[in-house]
Amino acid sequence: MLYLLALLLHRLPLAMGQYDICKSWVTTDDGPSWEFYACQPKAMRMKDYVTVRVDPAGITCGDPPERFCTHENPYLCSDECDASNPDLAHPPKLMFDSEDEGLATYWQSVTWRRYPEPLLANITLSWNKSIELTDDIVITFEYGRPTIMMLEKSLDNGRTWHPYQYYADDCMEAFSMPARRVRDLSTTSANRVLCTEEYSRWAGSKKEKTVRFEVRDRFAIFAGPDLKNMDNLYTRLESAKGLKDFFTVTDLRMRLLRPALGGTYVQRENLYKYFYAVSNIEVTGRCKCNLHANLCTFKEGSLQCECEHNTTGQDCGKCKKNFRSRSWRAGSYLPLPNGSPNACAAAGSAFGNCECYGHSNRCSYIDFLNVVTCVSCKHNTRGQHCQHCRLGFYRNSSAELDDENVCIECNCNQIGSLHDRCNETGYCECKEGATGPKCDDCLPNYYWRQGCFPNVCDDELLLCQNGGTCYQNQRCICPVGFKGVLCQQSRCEADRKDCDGASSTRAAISTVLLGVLGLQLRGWADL
Ligand SMILES: *[C@@H]1O[C@H](CO)[C@@H](O)[C@H](O)[C@H]1NC(C)=O
Ligand SMILES: *[C@@H]1O[C@H](CO)[C@@H](O)[C@H](O)[C@H]1NC(C)=O
Ligand SMILES: *[C@@H]1O[C@H](CO)[C@@H](O)[C@H](O)[C@H]1NC(C)=O
Ligand SMILES: *[C@@H]1O[C@H](CO)[C@@H](O)[C@H](O)[C@H]1NC(C)=O
Ligand SMILES: *[C@@H]1O[C@H](CO)[C@@H](O)[C@H](O)[C@H]1NC(C)=O
Ligand SMILES: [Ca+2]
Repeated sequence: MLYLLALLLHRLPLAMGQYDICKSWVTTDDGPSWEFYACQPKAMRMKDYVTVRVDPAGITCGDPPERFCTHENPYLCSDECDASNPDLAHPPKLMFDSEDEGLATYWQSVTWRRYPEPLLANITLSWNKSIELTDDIVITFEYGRPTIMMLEKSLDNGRTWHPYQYYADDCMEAFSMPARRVRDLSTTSANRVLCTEEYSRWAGSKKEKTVRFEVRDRFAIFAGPDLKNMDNLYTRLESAKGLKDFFTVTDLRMRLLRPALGGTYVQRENLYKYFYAVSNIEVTGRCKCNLHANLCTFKEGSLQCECEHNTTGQDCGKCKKNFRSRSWRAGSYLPLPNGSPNACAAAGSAFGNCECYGHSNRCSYIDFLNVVTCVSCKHNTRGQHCQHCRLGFYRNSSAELDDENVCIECNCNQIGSLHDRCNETGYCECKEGATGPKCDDCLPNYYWRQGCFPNVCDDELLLCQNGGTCYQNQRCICPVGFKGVLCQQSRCEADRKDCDGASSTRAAISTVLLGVLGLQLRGWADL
């Protein structure tokens, strides 16, 4: 029994012990009161709470029914996949059922009948909740592991994706990356994304079935081979930039890029033995609750932290209403062993009566004014209680005073406005000719060119004359022979020396001149 417990403890290193209570009722010299600690939920089998999506459509086998073979015995092709028959179907949910009954159940793709077109499949797991991984991700492949695959993760519910690990039997060929092993990483490279060849080589389909994302090996870089020195890991998680986030995900995606080939080249005459089959995806982790909760429950289809320390939100990521006298902070693993709760404080409780609406952590007493005032107001606020917006910002009327979004930048157009301040509804003060809330438009009869200028010409009052055309309200493009702002002036009028009378006379003269010249040229040629 003890041995079993020890085994359990060994298997789920971060599951028990430290940081498992958020508060306790203690008696001190001043009488009994609550004491608060940093706390986090237990690690769980995350596959029980996941939603899965397999792409592209039609990649799951069985519609229409399909025959497949195995690498071990490629000519015994009796197995059949049939989506309409529960006994022969291989839907995605079979990657997440429990495998207790002995016989593996698995999702299976269509076979590589379209070779040489690549056989690609994406398996996307979504939790709609940030999860901190506490143990290896283990993907079990029946009938052989892919020769090329990739693991991606998202931290924002699938809006953006990042590579997590590359897998190939030849990393250089597949991804132009050198092959590396997690075991060889150091304290400074523990969150490096690498390509590994450990899980992609052919070793017989029954022997080596699993592909791992090694969380434990990365933890071991700090906590030692048996994860005995967890304190060191917690200290590192708290201090090393990006390390905590590296182990945090909201979604995972397996991009299957080339199936198992049985240790040889693709045999085109038997494409029925190439496909993907995944029997299990094990993801062990805990809800990320920012060290403000020790319980995480499945409610209305999603995991949610049961927030303590007067915090709220899916990840306990903000202070509860009326508990925003200082800005929200995540709890901390430090100092060891109980950490800091960094609890949210009721308005007015922390610093006498100096309310800062959660925009400042500090108050200071100004002697000669005899007032207590908030120091270094954040979120673009200012004032004794951080109750005003900084110059260049205006109050968001739909936000409470203690909201981080309470001040909105005026964003006045630098050229069109007189200065960068605006009124309570966000309107800037415009220079002559400019208009619009941000002064980035022009009034009628003005055009924009590094500011608003009065129109030179238009289609109504300031018409270009004598067949001139108005170019972007900025100038008239005049026909030959005319000039002036509106082409109102004939060049002849302007310069009488060059022309005497009508242009028709001038044309006649030039024709005669050309004729004379022509005769002259011919004369030279004859000589
Ligand atoms: C798999 O997902 C990636 C993005 O992560 C996308 O570019 C690719 O087209 C997807 N492949 C399939 C087969 O849906
Ligand atoms: C995701 O979780 C949030 C918060 O619990 C919930 O409001 C939302 O409906 C969930 N979205 C989906 C798609 O389940
Ligand atoms: C949270 O607020 C309640 C009052 O509603 C108070 O009793 C409790 O001590 C507060 N918890 C923390 C951690 O500050
Ligand atoms: C105003 O505040 C609300 C509530 O916090 C927020 O949803 C909205 O984005 C804010 N508006 C702007 C323009 O920041
Ligand atoms: C802000 O300025 C705009 C434009 O001048 C005006 O319509 C609006 O009423 C002003 N708002 C306030 C609160 O003064
Ligand atoms: Ca299964």
